[in-house]
Amino acid sequence: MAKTRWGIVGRGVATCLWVSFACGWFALGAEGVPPAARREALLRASGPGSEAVLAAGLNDENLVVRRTAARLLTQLGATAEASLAKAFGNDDALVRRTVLRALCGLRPERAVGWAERGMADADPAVRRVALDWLIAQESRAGRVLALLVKARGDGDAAVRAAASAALFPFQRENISLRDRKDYDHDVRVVQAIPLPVAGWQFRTDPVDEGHLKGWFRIDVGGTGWSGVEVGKTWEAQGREYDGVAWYRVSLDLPAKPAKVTAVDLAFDGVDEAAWVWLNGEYVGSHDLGKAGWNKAFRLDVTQELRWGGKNVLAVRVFDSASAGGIWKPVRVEVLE
Ligand SMILES: [Ca+2]
Repeated sequence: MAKTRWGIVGRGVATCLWVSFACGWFALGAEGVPPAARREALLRASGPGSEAVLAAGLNDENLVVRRTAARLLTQLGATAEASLAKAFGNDDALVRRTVLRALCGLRPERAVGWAERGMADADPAVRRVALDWLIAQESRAGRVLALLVKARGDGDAAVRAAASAALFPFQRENISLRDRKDYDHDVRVVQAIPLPVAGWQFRTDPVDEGHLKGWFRIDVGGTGWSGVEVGKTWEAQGREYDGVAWYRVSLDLPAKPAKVTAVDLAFDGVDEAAWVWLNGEYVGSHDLGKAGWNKAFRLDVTQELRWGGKNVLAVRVFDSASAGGIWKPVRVEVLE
């Protein structure tokens, strides 16, 4: 590129000239023109009719120029869809990230397809853009849900964690009254009601979808459930399995005792982590990783428990290795 021509144009002329000029040098190669000037030319050329220039800028040897071209291309919106789609094949992950974000927002009917391509990208930052779009969708049926589920097994820890958190929206800090530091009265267990050992329903959940399918709800039908006992591991009952599994039990409780300050659900041991729902409501969890397998825990269920009627308890258990399950007794404990 001749310096004289650069100098003339550099003094500032109409955008159309910038476009033709920029077109010329991107076609000829950027030799002799410094990156800052190339970037400036793109900025001046941007706007209607600049798609070809910006598309050419995506191949600039300088990453700042490339990324500027990508950003300006996204500002052209749907008219630049073809160039944006092509730009998603760019070697620069940041360019792919920028155009993917735009493509997902361009046409609703094609967005999930772009998210799917984004989740297949080699760069985790690109996958994160696709994941953010998936997470933001109000309806998580079909392909959106399938992609989110798949993302939980992503090669990148941050992507995995974000997908898991999006698919497991149950959060509750649950502290038994007797463990609360702000409660300065004496608290004691005045009654313990053991939960039955037998009569529980059990179902493995190898793809970790039970909570998405509402297996914690009061009325859960369907096949796939079988009888199990608590107080011993599932291996001890002929089930060689590691992973997520669900327990459900229905229990009738007597009328409300005269004096009740609070009620706990006390587990003596779940190998190794547990998430608990009572009467369809999420109550809390016990998740210390592998170390939690033999640690007793208790969850306050004062609000969720129904005295004088039927209760449905659902426990999602995760066991990473060897023996697993609700291997010790469970009780309702009345506190006063
Ligand atoms: Ca275990």
